Amino acid sequence: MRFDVITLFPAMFRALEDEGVIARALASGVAELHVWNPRDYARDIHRTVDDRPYGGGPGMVMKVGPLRAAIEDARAAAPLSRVAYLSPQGRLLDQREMARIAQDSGWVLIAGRYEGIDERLIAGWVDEEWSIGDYVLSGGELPAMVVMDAVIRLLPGALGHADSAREDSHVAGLLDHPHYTRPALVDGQPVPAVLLSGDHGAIQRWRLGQALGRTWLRRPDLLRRRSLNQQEQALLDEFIHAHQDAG
Ligand code: 9D3
Repeated sequence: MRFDVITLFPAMFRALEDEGVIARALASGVAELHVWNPRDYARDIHRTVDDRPYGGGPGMVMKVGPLRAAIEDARAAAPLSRVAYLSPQGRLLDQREMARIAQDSGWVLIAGRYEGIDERLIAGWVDEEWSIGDYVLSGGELPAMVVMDAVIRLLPGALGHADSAREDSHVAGLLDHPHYTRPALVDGQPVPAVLLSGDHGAIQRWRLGQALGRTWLRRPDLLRRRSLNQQEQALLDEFIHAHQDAG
């Protein structure tokens, strides 16, 4: 999969290339990253990429000329890619959207700065507009990196363990169960006995019950979007009863 990022801050993307699962996926060719800077396409002596908003008001707007030229070069280099603009006005992304995005052969990601980009660029050049959440950031670069991280780890060959992806889909739409590692006792807090039992069936059931219970407690909105099979419903009922007994 190919990503072409349009950004005034190309150096920020070194964070993706330097460390971790995504860096390895990029190094091994599972995904490709190309970065285009609109400032390189500005023709005036100041290399201007922004201008004052028509109608007045605070802040600046990314102007059409240099940004359009950068998008056009990126699209010529990646003719099969679709174009997404990261913006607070975009559709809120979730894991299902990430999986859909991962089906395409490539994306040109426009990371805006200032108050955003000229609306006519959105009308003429942008296929999709995406937000990563209802909080205010300083630009689209971190959201573009969030999308790349979430999407690239779904690509075949990106994760060392094929297990991880399978496990993810098994508990799709649920929060994770608690995790423990050695030592067995920390400040008097033991590890749940079932995890030391060696009974893999019991451990699997306990983990699923914990995942369901924590989702019920912390993110009931997620549970309402997901149907439960008979075993899951029984494990959740058991968790809820234990929770109520514990007061
Ligand atoms: C304080 C500026 N705001 C005026 C009311 C508007 C505004 C403009 C530009 C708010 C944020 C930004 C920069 N944000 C993004 O480019 C962005 C973003 C975000 O801020 N939150 C969640 N997802 C995204 S995707 C791109």
